[in-house]
Amino acid sequence: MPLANFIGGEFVAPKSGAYLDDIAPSTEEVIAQIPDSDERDVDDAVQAAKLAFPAWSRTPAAERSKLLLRLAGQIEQNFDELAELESQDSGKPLSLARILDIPRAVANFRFFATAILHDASEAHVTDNTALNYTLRQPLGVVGLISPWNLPLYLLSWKIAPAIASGNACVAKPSEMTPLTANRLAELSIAAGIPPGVINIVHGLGGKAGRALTVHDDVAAISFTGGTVTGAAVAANAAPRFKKLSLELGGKNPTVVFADADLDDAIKNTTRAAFWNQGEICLCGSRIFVERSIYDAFVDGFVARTKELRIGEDIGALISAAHLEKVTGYIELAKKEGGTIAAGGHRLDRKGYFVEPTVITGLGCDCRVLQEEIFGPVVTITPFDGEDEAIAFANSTRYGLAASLWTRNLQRAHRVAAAIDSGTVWINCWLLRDLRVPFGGMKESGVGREGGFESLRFFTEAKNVCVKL
Ligand code: TXE
Repeated sequence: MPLANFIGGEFVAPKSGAYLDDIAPSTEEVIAQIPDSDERDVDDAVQAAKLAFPAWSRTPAAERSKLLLRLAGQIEQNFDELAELESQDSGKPLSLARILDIPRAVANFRFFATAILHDASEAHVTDNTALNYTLRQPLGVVGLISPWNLPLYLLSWKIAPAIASGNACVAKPSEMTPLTANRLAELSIAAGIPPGVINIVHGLGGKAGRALTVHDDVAAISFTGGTVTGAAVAANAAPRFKKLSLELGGKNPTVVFADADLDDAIKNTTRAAFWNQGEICLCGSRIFVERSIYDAFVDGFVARTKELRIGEDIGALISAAHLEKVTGYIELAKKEGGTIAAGGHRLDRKGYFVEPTVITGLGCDCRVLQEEIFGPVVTITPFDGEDEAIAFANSTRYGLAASLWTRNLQRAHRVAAAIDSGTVWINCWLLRDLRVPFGGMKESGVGREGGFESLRFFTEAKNVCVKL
């Protein structure tokens, strides 16, 4: 069955009549066909959103909140099916979709449904002569572009705050993982979200995605994806003065000091390296270990890596092209003088499976330590002293997340402050609180989302000044 676009509450075929194959990464089979939408479909979706916006933006927050909570409930009621779809479509282990992706989609809708009931805006009194107060008004139609690694998780991370704050949206999920987005559209009808508030257009980034970024009636673009694509999105959206939020790639450092709890560090840094087969922008792909514990750490890390079960702990990579890219970096690591301490091969079976791979012996200047691989490939490098650890951590163009492992509290805070990244985890990884600002520095992005930061992004601040 071919999927359809979701526009104005209806499922509609793409104008071109053309479709794209959706391939399951773990079987390499075509499991669905998705609309190959173009600017005409995007324009229809934008017009539907424009039509829905006035009534939706005037709907009281309590009512919007109730509808979002109903959508969260719908996701929960269809939990098993959504987890299956996500796993099949993205290649990730089913167990991971069950503990990470689908619960988080529920949480995103609940979080923003209730956040709008607790939001407040500022007032500034000017020397008893004037009262200024800030109105935060929805933007209108917003464009939401999401990637394939955490499909429903990241789509809902954008849709929930966008519509909670009164906007109507046009979402363009990744062409590689359309299934849960399609199901979300159906569930939004069941939840009673009015037609046109959520519109979903499937298709290629360079066509449907681009059309959204250049559309004159789209006031803002929230994008999560690769840094190169992010630059294209910014280049298209900036001359049209759209608000922009860019969540891009990472090459995140994990820094393990000699005083860390070694067992705990090994257990958690392995997870940070290989969760979702390394296809999370937050994965810790560059590990730096203080020299005095380097050998013990590498031995423990390699042993734990070898215990990971393919299919259960490590899923398939998203596509044949991505598999080529990831294995290409493993070959590059060898050329750059690295040693493969674990893994290193594609599995000899159907599906885009690559062994979790540990590389040692490479310095920070190597391409393997500079470029985002986005797969189950990690490097481990020794360091001497805190200053070197900070220099190594900061030695890339990226600045998304870092994790530090130490029992020395002063050092933990000192190093956290010195690392250029939007998030620093101390003795943990991916411990998320949806209220905190989330985003990247340097080439990892522009802007912050999360909590009230998301609500601010999806609203325009207007100052009203009253003479007293
Ligand atoms: O993602 P893209 P790709 C990184 C990772 C990966 C690389 C490329 O390193 O190897 O990016 O991945 C849409 N205008 N991350 O190519 O292209 C596209 O259809 C508008 C990091 O798969 O960034 C999809 O919906 N939209 C990452 C979305 O952008 C465009 C997650 C993301 O796709 C577009 C994924 C265009 N010109 C990959 N071109 C993270 N930070 O989590 C594409 N798109």
